[in-house]
Formats: sequence, C-alpha cells, structure tokens
Amino acid sequence: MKQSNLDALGWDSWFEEQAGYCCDSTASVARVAAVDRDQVLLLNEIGPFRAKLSGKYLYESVSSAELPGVGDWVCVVKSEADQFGQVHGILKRKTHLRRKAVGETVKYQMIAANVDFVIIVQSCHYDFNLKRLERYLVMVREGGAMPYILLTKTDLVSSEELAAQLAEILAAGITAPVFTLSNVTREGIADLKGVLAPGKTYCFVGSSGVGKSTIINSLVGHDVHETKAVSSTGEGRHTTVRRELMILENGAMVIDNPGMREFAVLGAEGGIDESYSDIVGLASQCRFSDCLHTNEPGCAVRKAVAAGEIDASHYENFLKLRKESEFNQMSYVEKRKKDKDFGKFIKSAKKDLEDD
Ligand SMILES: Nc1nc2c(ncn2[C@@H]2O[C@H](COP(=O)(O)OP(=O)(O)O)[C@@H](O)[C@H]2O)c(=O)[nH]1
Ligand SMILES: [Mg+2]
Ligand SMILES: [Zn+2]
Repeated sequence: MKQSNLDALGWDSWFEEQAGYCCDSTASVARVAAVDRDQVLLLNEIGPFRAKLSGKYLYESVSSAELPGVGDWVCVVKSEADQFGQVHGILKRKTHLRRKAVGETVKYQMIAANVDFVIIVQSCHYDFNLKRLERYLVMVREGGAMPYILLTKTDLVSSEELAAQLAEILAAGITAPVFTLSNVTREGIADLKGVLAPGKTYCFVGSSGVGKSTIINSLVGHDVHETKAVSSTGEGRHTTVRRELMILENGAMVIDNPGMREFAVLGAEGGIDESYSDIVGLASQCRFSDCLHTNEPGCAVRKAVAAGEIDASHYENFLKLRKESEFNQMSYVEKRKKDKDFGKFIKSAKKDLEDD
C-alpha cells in the first residue's frame, strides 16, 4: 500500500503499521472528516468522498467507541462506479479525545481521534473557570494529546481581569501554553495561527458560545458554519451542528466542536452559559429538582414564560439546544435505535450477514 501523500493528513509509519493489521489488499485508507448518521465524509490523497459503514461492521460493533469518529483512519473499499466507499474497519487510535458520558449505556463519548493538540477554549468574559480547565486538561492528557489553553473575548474584560486569570492559571501549576485573543479586535489571532503546524491536527473544545467557531472561521478564511446573532448580551449566538475536520491553507487541520457537555450539566457547575442564566436561575424554584421545564407541574420557568418575564423564543432556543445536546451525547447505536426505521435497518444488516 503506497499512501505517501497521505502524510499531509497526518498519516505516518505508525498508522502504516496499524493498517497492516486491519486492512486487506483490496482496501485503502482514508481519514474521517465528519460523521453524519450512518455516513462518513472521508479524506484521502485525492480528495473528499463519502462512505457508508458496512452492515456487517455496524452490526458487529457493540460500542460507539468502535465506530469511526472524526479524525479516525479507516479501511475503506471504494466503488469504481460511483466513488462511494464502504468502511470495513478503523485503525488503532494514536490518541483519542473522549469524555465520560452521562447515563448507563454509554461509558465514553468520542470527541475526536488522532488529535495532536487540543485547544481548550474559555472566554475570559464570564466563562473562565479553573476547575473546569483542570478537568479538560486531565481529559486531554488521558487521551495522549498535548493541551493548549486559549482565552477568548479579551475585548470584553479589562487588562487587569485578564492578568488575574492568567495568574490563576500559573498559580495552579498549569504548564500548558496559554494564548489569549479577541475575535473582535483580532489581537492574538496571529500568535495562535503561528503555532498551528502543517500535518498536525488541532481540536477545539470548550463551552458553547466561547468563540470556537468564530476562530475557526477566521483561520479557515471564510464562514464554514452558519452563524446566528441573537443574544441579549450583544455577543450573538451560533450553533455548531456537527464536528468537522477542516484543513487550513497552511496545511494544519482543525476540528470544531459543539460545546455540549457543559450544556447538559447546565447549572451543575458555575460559569457555564451566560445566555441562559435566567432559565438556570429559575430552575431552583421549580417544584421538582429534576424538572425539564416542559410540562411538569409547578415549573417556575414555564410560569415565567407565560408571564412574559422570559422571552418565549429564548425559552424555545433553550429547549432546542438541550435536545441537541442530549442527542450528541447518545452513542451512535442509540441514535440508530431512535431512528424510526431502526428495525428495518437491523433486518437488512442481518440479511447482509446471511448473504456473506
Ligand atoms: N466580544 C466578543 N465576541 C466574540 C468573540 N469571539 C466570538 N464572539 C461572539 O460569541 C458568539 C459565540 O461564538 P461562537 O464562535 O459561535 O462560539 P462557539 O459556540 O464556541 O463556537 C458569537 O456571536 C461571536 O460573534 C470575541 O473575541 N469577542
Ligand atoms: Mg461553535
Ligand atoms: Zn421547571
């Protein structure tokens, strides 16, 4: 297998060896740029193409961790006719980024695979939280990647406030390199850009709303995601719908992330998402402590909405984002099970097996 121009995508002799264990001679390798339900967007030396997971592989994978995630290298067989691929397996991961998932069936949720550096993003405006930063650092180190810390929205705080946050990081003994930037004044963007090396993969993580997509847009040079500006704080709001690996002009690869975990445990650990602090604040007055603010009796949030104290569209946005977050925390298999046609899918997968 000659795949030398895959180097630009992060391929090296270590993966070459893994491919030997996993891909047969009919298969080639490609890197996962995005996952959409049962399809993946792959990159190889020729360019992007789509592929499905083979029914057999899907059926035999018991946990979501065995299924391809963004950044994974996979063995794929490409059809001559339509250039569509069938994924037969994933190569062993050099590094992984995953978080402990809530719930019983999913132990870990994959964020990205084969990432060289994880850029932990916090906004110095309301979002900065040392404890959460430390948890992210542990997560990064456990997966074998190198951490960078990035404080955003420096335009919204005084230089004293920023200095105090930097001092806190130092005092905690954190040795990861720290970058600061403002997407508004663009101060600090060049410094970050300067460390992104060709052929290396960088994954951005952090709470929703801290500016990850904005930075990536400016690194890529054009808008890659839809941006929605709606926020009382004037900072706007934007939702990343899926995780995607993108290649910058200089050859560095970046992965954006929906900041979801924080959202799911909204209220459980301070300094989360300032945009919904009004709803989170009211939740403690709901009759039930686990109130979902949808149709529970004695819900203080819905009462406030009905009274016009909380904007109805703001509330709907909250529900929508929460739903998105729950969906993102489900394993691949669980998502399939949610699918209406999951039964049909299992039947056809079984049939594929019998046909083999
Ligand atoms: N004032 C200010 N606003 C920012 C900055 N970076 C991003 N924003 C705004 O913050 C909102 C959320 O940014 P986004 O990139 O979507 O955050 P993400 O959820 O982490 O991807 C957007 O409306 C941005 O315009 C910044 O450096 N300063
Ligand atoms: Mg985003
Ligand atoms: Zn409620």
